[in-house]
Amino acid sequence: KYLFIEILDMETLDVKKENGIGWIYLNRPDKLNAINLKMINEIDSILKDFETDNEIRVVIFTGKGKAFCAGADISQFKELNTMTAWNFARKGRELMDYIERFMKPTIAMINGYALGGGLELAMACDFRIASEDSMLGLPEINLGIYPGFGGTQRLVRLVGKPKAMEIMMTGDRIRADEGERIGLINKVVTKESLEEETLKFAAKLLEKSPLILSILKNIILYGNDSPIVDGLNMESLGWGYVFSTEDEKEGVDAFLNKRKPNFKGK
Ligand code: DAK
Repeated sequence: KYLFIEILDMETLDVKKENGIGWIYLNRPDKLNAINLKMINEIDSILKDFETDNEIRVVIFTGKGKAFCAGADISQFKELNTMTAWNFARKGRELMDYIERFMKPTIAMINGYALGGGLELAMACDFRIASEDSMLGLPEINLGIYPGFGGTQRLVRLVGKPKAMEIMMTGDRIRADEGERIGLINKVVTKESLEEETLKFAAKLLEKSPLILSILKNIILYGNDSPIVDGLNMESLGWGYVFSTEDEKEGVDAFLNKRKPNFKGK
């Protein structure tokens, strides 16, 4: 069904479109894929491409080499002044918000260290699948700063205040299995099976209606940030809207006729 492969080269990323999946490989392996402004801009531009490319149904972020991402590029901090620091902070934050609100499902395939801004990037994704040797943390406090790509807010929502405060205020790293235990990681797998398991997970999303997945994601995210009465209202309004789509008719008809649905995203 999805058969094209396209590889796009960028300075800080490798990008592949294959079988309905848009792959974003953070590609500064000698710097453990540390995030600089160029990387922020390149991720932003490739996501804009993925967003309008109907062949892309799921986006996967991962890292080249032994790390997912060791955080923001500390070496560039020395050169920042008020204006450039502000720009970096603004662009980084806008990118994480864009990833979180992205119309299509996003997965962080964590293949090693996910620290600082790297963990914040993973937290902006919908799902996190990690190899068992991965180490996670928000060590910014050790540099005399604190997380600035949404970590102070997203980690609390993911794991609750006590654990989030411990992770951010001690700067301690945790192992992937501990991350799974506290709800930060969806699934821990062996290093060898990381890609296979991530693809298995992505395959479940690829079977669904992309349109209904987008609506559902939107309601979960915006509802989570609103008083429950508003979230519940969005849910029922959206539920009504779904009945004007072809995919709803296809899904119900397929069930009643004991066949597999063929969703078109309409
Ligand atoms: N930035 C720049 N370079 C890094 C880096 C980083 N975050 N992490 C590693 N590298 C570089 C190392 O300097 C080294 O470079 P060379 O010396 O070879 O040139 C190379 O990557 C390999 O690293 P190591 O030699 O250190 O490798 P090890 O296996 O020995 O150690 C490690 C791996 C992950 C334990 C270690 O590299 C490490 O502790 N890295 C730093 C981790 C960290 O502190 N991360 C948090 C960064 S601060 C903001 C928004 C967001 C942020 C801040 C502000 N605003 C909105 C304002 C986020 C901040 C952060 O993420």
